Amino acid sequence: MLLVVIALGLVGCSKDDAKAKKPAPAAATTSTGTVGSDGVRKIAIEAGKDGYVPDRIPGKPGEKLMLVFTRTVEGECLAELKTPDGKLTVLPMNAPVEIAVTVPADGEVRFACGMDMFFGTIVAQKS
Ligand SMILES: [Cu+2]
Repeated sequence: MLLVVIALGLVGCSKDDAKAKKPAPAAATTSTGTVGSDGVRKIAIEAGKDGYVPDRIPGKPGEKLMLVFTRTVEGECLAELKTPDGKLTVLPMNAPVEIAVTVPADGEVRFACGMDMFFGTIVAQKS
């Protein structure tokens, strides 16, 4: 009986540890992604069960970005992407889709799922 209690106690502990260690989604910075020879910065974005990760992408005003969206969750919600210019694009499961975006001179632009439930922002960061 004592052994059972100890075993349960251990399980409880390891569960708590797992929860505490669950990493928060890494926040994107102005250096997230890779810059190609064309000067365009490529940033991978997952469209999954938590929405878009990362969902806030800072960039230099006027910087050209290539957002590479990959949908990893079934369902209609994230199957359509509304790009900052308002166009709807289909995101197939597990197939990367590239969307070119220019960071605005000021403020932010937004992308969203086809229903505007999930969204992400591209934010001009001046320094
Ligand atoms: Cu949606």
